[in-house]
Parts: sequence; C-alpha cells; structure tokens
Amino acid sequence: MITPMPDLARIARAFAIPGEFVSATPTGSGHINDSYRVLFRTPGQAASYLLQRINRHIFTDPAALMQNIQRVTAHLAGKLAGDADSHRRSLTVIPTCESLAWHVDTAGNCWRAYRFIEQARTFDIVESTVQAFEAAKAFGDFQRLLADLPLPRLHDTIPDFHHTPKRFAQLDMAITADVANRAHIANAEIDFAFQRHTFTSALLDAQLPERVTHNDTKLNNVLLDDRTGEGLCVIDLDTVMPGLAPYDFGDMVRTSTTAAAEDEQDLAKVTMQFPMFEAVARGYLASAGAFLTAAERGNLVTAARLIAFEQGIRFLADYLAGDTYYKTHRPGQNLDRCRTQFKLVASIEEQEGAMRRLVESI
Ligand code: ADP
Ligand code: GN1
Ligand code: MG
Repeated sequence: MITPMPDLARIARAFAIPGEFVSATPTGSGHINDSYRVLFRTPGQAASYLLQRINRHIFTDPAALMQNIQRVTAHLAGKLAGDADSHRRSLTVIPTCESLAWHVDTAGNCWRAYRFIEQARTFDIVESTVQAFEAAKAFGDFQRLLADLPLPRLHDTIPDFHHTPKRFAQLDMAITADVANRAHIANAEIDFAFQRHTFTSALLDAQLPERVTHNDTKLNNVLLDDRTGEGLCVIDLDTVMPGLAPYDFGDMVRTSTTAAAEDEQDLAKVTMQFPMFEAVARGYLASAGAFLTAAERGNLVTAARLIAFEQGIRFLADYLAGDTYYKTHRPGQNLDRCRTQFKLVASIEEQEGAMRRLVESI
C-alpha cells in the first residue's frame, strides 16, 4: 500500500512556531515514528524544529503518551534550569496553535513538535569508548533526575513492555500461527530462544524497585554534542514509564558495545566488546551509582544478557508475524536483526563472569 506523502508544511503550521515554513527533511533512523527536521524563517533568523508523526499502531493512547512526555520534560527542565546550555539538555515540546500537545491532521495522524537540538547528533553504531561512556552517563543522569518525579505514576504507554516472559509467549504464539510461513527458515533461532526459556523471568524474580525509566536506551536515543562529545540530551521519550533500572542498563549494553549494525549479516562482526562494556558500566554508574540499590547493581549484567535476548525474540516474533511492528527496508531484515541479538547474547554469556567482576569493582 502506498501511503500519500503528508502535507508537512500544513502540519508544521499547526504548531505555535513563529515565522514562515521553509522546508521539511526526513531525519533519523528510528524504527517506530516518522521524524522530520523542519525549518522556519523569521525576518532576521532561521530555526529548526523536530516534527514527528506518532506511530498510532503502537501508541494507541496519544493523550496518555503526551501527558507523560509533558510531565517528564517539565520536570527535567525545572531540574536543569540555570545549568549551562540547559535548553539543549532536555526536549522542549512545542504546543499547537490551540495550545495542545499534539496535532491531528486531516488523515487522522497524530503529530508533535520539539525544539530541534542543534550541533548534536545520534550514532547508530558506537565509535569509541568515550561515546559509550557519555551515552551511558546521560541515560544514568536521566534516571537520576526523574527519581523524584512527583506522583501520580506515569501511564504505561505500552503495558508489559519489558515483561520478557510475555514477550516469549508472544513469540510462541507467532511460531504456532506462522502466518507468513517463515518458521521453517528460523529453526535455529527458535531453538536458541527455547533453550533460554527459563531465563526470561530472571529480572522479574529479583523483586527490584520500580522507578521512572526510559525503556529504550539505545545509543541512537541520546544526542551527543558535536563540539565536546558530551552526552547532551536523552530523546525518544515515548516509553518513559515505570520500569526497572537494570533494563535501561541492559539496552545500553545491547546497543553501545558492538561494532556491528543491528541488522548486520556478517555475524563475525557481532561481539560484545569488553572495553565498550567497561565504558558503559563506568558511565552509567558515574551518574546512577549513587541511587542504585545493591540488588539493582547486582542485576546489571543479568539485564545486559536479558535485554539482548528479549530484543532478539521481539525481532523474531515480528519476522514470523510478517514484519508488522518494526519498519523494515528489505526482506529478511527482522530475521537478521534477531540473529545479531542472539549472537550478542552468546557473546555476553561467554564473558559474563568478567562483566560481573568488573561491575563489582567499580
Ligand atoms: P523513533 O521513535 O522513530 O526512534 P526518535 O524520537 O528517536 O524516533 O527520533 C528519530 C531521530 O531524530 C533521532 O535518532 C535523532 O537523530 C533525531 N531527533 C529526535 N529528536 C530530536 C531533537 N529534538 N533535536 C534534534 N534531533 C532529534
Ligand atoms: C524501537 O523507536 P526506536 O527505534 O528507538 C523499539 C525499541 C527497540 C528498538 C530496537 C516503542 O526503538 O523497544 O528496542 O526499536 N521501540 C518501541 O532497535 O518498540
Ligand atoms: Mg529512537
């Protein structure tokens, strides 16, 4: 099905942005939303904004979603007020001309806008231990700054998001249904998953405290400053909700320790590089170390293995279901993504002892 191109000029003009619309360019490589950098000009200057179409198949309650984001961004802005560059350190929601947090276009799509954070960028693949450290420190800071978010509890924008046993049950159903007739192609991956079935409840069994967590701490969800390389601003706030701190650490390890793309087909390139892990652990603990309980700390490495595994079974389930959740750009991409995750799980399993010793030593 060909989706008509949205009228981006008209949609952008629905937001309380001063000046004249100039252009809109697709940006980013996220799997979920559609993001555009839009440029507006006023007599004297030009400014960019991030215009985003919210994926309504995945986020079914935009009101709850945007309420979470407004509360979180307002809390962060309050905490960061007075810091150097504070307006670049957290996202700023731009309201619509009717003072609403999101806009519904003529086709029924939901859109939101943020201030565009200039002179900063995201990376899909980690390039150095400094980047791994900075990204992890920024996510740790994000948890720290939100630790005192006042009640009420945030909405669960996607219920049971990191409930790995339920993710496993979804995989099991996808195998049984086999709607795309692909299960026979993924026998090895299905076996790999079932061999680790009992591991799925490892973190739920640990009775860890509920916190405000990001839940999608992949490397490309944090902007690094172009000039200093510093972890500047955590973005992609759709899944900020109650969760377990180690989940966020796990997703950092999943995405910031391998030199390979998430859909890399040459699995020899996919390994958990120990120096990168050390940088992630040191970066995260530099900001989160002060508030984590001993039990949370003791489960960081478990989470690294678990989140890579969970992501693998999510990609596998989507492959078997016919690629309905993650954006794909070529056939077999979700299976390739599953394979990299499972390779990473195996690599973590080989190094788990050393990873634990390192975390204990920090
Ligand atoms: P998705 O949910 O699809 O992953 P993201 O919210 O992560 O969407 O945004 C996609 C990309 O857009 C990011 O990886 C980043 O490069 C860019 N981006 C998002 N928000 C901003 C912002 N406020 N300023 C600058 N770039 C941004
Ligand atoms: C999606 O939106 P993005 O691309 O940052 C997904 C994450 C996965 C990730 C895998 C809402 O994140 O949970 O870990 O892809 N987001 C959602 O790359 O499902
Ligand atoms: Mg993203």
